[in-house]
Amino acid sequence: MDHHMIEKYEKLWLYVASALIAILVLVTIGNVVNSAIPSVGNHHDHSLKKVDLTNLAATPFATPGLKQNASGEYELYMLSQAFMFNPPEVKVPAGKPITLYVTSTDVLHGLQIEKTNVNIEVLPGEVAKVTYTFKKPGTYRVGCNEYCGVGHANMMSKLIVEEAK
Ligand SMILES: [Cu+2]
Repeated sequence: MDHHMIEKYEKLWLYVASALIAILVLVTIGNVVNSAIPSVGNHHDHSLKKVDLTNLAATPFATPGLKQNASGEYELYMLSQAFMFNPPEVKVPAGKPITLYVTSTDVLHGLQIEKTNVNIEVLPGEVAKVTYTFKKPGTYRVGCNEYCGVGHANMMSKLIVEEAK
């Protein structure tokens, strides 16, 4: 390799490196711009990411429990609070996807459904969302797995999964 060749390769690498940096900068700017634009309203529930805890009445959390949306899909709204889940007991059908929306009205909680891989962190005012289909009917205990105070161990609720009709 003569001197001339080396320069050629160096130049090539310089171009490649510059192109990579340019892409990185553009992607970063894109992300910043994207996150800076506030989302406008909730056109549908799937964009529900945060709720105003002082005005839960204006959200589906006003009446926690199982609902069916316009498309017939099951949505389960739950509130975590020291030291209970609301609703404390709820019936859901087996074999249908259930989308759980949960938020905390006070401190950090966890929500874990036994016999499933559902295990989520629940932050005050932030809506956690998870979709799960229960295959087997039965009683599934729901517990808090983030220590939240003296009543933590009693923070339990029950999902009663029933054979779909
Ligand atoms: Cu808790």
